[in-house]
Amino acid sequence: MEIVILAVVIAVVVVGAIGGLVVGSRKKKRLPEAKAPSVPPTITAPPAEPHVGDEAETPRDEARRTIEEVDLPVAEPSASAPVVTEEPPAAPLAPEIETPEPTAGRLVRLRARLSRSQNALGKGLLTLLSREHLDEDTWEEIEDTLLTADVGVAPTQELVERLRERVRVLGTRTPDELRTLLREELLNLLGTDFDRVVKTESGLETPGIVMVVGVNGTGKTTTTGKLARVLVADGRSVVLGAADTFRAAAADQLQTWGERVGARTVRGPEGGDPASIAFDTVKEGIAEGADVVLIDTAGRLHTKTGLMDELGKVKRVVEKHAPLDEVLLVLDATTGQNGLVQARVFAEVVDITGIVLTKLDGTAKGGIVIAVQRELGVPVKLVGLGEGADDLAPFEPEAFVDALIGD
Ligand SMILES: Nc1nc2c(ncn2[C@@H]2O[C@H](COP(=O)(O)OP(=O)(O)OP(=O)(O)O)[C@@H](O)[C@H]2O)c(=O)[nH]1
Ligand SMILES: [Mg+2]
Repeated sequence: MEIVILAVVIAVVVVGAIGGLVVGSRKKKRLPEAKAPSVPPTITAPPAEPHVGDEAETPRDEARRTIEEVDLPVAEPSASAPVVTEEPPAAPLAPEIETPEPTAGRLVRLRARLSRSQNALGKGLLTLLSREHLDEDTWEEIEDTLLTADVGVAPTQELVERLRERVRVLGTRTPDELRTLLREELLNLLGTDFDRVVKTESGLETPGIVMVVGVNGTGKTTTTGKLARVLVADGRSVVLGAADTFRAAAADQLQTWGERVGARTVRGPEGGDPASIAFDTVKEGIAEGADVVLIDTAGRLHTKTGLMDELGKVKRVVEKHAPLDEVLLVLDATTGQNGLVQARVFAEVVDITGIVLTKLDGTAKGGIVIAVQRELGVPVKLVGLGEGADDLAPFEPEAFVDALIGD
């Protein structure tokens, strides 16, 4: 009988302990109380132990939650509070600012592209000059090679004249001597004493002002964008002016270039007055103390007098603020001699101060460099050697000639 009583007491204690554990799991501080003694003492009235009847209370909290889970609702916003989505603010909206490549030595770096298309000229000339007998036919071939490469008639005749004279004086000639001779004469034609620096400093309180002009599709906007990158890389602040109001896409294109390097673009309504956009750009550039203002203009055929007059007006309106420091004419090297006609007309209307020859990566007609400088008396300052953002290089005659004829 005593054994039965003891068994009942043990059963009560064990059940009570389980009940205590369940309650204790809700409120940890009660856990120690749930410890069941291994050997029950004489139990007459267990003070803190749950009684059998207590079992009924246990299922009240059927969802058995941990203390951490219980804490959660406290942190939750009240039902009336607005739901806040917890996305990181603005991170995807801020455009990534790129760091353009340095400009120093770019032409050398891009040289492979130049020689890929150009050395037909240089290598061709060297091969012809190396012939044992430089007869009239050979000289004519040399002339043809130069003309095919768009060097132009007058510069070609001049070059051939000088080469004939020097080869005659030289007598026997080694390949090295010929290379040196050709290098010197090509450099002579390109001119080594032009100032080819793109002028972006006004020397006044106002920003340097550069305007980019040319016929359709030559690469004006691309060049403006690439130039902005170069300037920003040099630590200058740039404001872009989208004075091409023919298409909204033109302003978008320029703005995209600007955003990549953190330069702001001033733009107006599609079909608006380009002169007033240009005016506003300079005004804003001055107001915010920018270092350089770059104005991209719409492509226009040199034969359309109305459009050429408009370009003249853009320039005059800008000059109400300050003189232009640089007017860059962008010519597509692949259009060859037609570029010269364009250059002449543009120069009359807006006083070109520098030439940008684009797409030199896609033509063997690099001789246009020589021809166009001759035509305008204005130096080629930049060359475009691809569609990439950093494929714009300062024009360096030595590096150019070396690329033509190889080292
Ligand atoms: N391969 C090559 N492509 C170039 C070069 N410069 C520009 N382009 C490409 O020529 C095309 C026309 O360039 P844009 O800069 O839009 O020419 P744009 O003069 O502003 O054209 P419009 O504003 O329509 O007159 C684009 O596809 C350019 O990527 C270059 O140096 N090499
Ligand atoms: Mg454009």
